[in-house]
Amino acid sequence: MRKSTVSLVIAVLAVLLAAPAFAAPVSIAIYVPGVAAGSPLYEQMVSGANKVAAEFPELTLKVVEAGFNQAEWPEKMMSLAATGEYAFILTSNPSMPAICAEVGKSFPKQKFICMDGYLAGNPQFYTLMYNQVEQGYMAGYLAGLVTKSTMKGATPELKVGAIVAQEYPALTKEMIPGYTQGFKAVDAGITLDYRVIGNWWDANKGADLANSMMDAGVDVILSIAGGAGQGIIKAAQARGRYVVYFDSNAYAIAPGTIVGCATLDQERAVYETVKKAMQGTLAFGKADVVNSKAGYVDFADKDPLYFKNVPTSVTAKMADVMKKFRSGALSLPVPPM
Ligand code: RBF
Repeated sequence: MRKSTVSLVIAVLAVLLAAPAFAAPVSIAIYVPGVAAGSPLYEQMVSGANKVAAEFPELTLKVVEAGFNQAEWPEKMMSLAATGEYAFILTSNPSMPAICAEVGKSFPKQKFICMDGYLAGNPQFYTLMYNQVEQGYMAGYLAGLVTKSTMKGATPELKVGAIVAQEYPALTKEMIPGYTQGFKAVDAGITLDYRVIGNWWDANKGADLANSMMDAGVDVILSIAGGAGQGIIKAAQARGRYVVYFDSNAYAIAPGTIVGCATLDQERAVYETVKKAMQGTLAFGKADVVNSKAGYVDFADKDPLYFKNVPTSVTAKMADVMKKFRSGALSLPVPPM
C-alpha cells in the first residue's frame, strides 16, 4: 500500500472510531411515580431526557409508569433495578430518594438520578431539589393581587384557596408556607382556604372541593394536584373564577381562568443532568438545590395569555417582585426537610 493510502485509511478509521454512533449502547430507565400525562414535572422529565437522547444516538430510554398505587412503587423500582440493564434510573418526586435508597442497598452498582428530591452523600445518588418556598411565594403573591383586584371574577372576600392532592414535607414545609408568605405580603388580612384531595387523579373530587371553596367566597385557587387539577380548573372556569397553576406554563389549558403559572424548569434540569451523566461528569453523592436566581424557579409572565388576560394593575406589581427574585435581591431560605 502506498503511504498516502495508509494515512487515508488511518484517518477514516480515526473518524469512525470517534463517531458517536460507535459508542457503546447505554440504557436509562425513566421511572414515573404515577402517570406522565397531566403531571407537569413528569412530562418535563420525559421531554428533558428525550432531548438528550436526540444528541446521543447510543442512548435508549425506557419509560416505566408505576401508576397511582404508591404501595406498589418500591417493588416496581426493585424489579427495574434487578434487570441490571440500566446505567441510570431517572425519577422525580420528593418521596423517591428514600424508596430508591432502600432498593439501592440490594443493588449497590445501580445509579439513581432523583429530580425534585433530596438525598446528600450517597454515592449511588444524584439529587436535585427546587426552592419551592420561592415558587409558592410567587403563586401566593399573584393570588393575593388577584383577590384584591377589580377583576371580574374577584369576590369582595379576601380569601384565597389551595387544593392539594396529598401532604408531604416539601408541600407543608415549603410550598404552602411560601404561598402564605406571598399573599400575606400583599395584604396580611388575606386568609387561606386549604383542602386535600387524597390522591393525584380524582378530578371530580378536585371540582367538588373547588366549588365548596368558591361557595365560601374564594376567587382564586392554587392547584397542586397533578391530573386531579383538571377538575379544579373546569370548576373555576364554569364560575368565572381563577386558578394559579404550579410547575408548568399551562395558560393554554384555560386562558383567562389560569391567571398565573409558577414554574419549575425541570426540562432544563433533566436535560443538563442526564447529559452530564452520559458524559461521565455527573457528581454522584451530591444534592443540588436550585432557585429562581438560577432560573429554575420562575413565573411565566412573558406569555400573552397572561399579560393579555390579567390587568396591568396586577401584572405591574407581579413584575416588581419577579425582578427581585430573578436578580437575587429577594431569595427565600429552604427549611431543613
Ligand atoms: N405530582 C404530579 O403532578 N403528579 C403525581 O402523580 C404526583 N405524585 C406524587 C406522589 C408523591 C408521593 C409525592 C411526594 C409527590 C407527588 N407529586 C406528583 C408532586 C410533585 O413531585 C411536586 O411536588 C408537585 O408537582 C409540586 O411541584
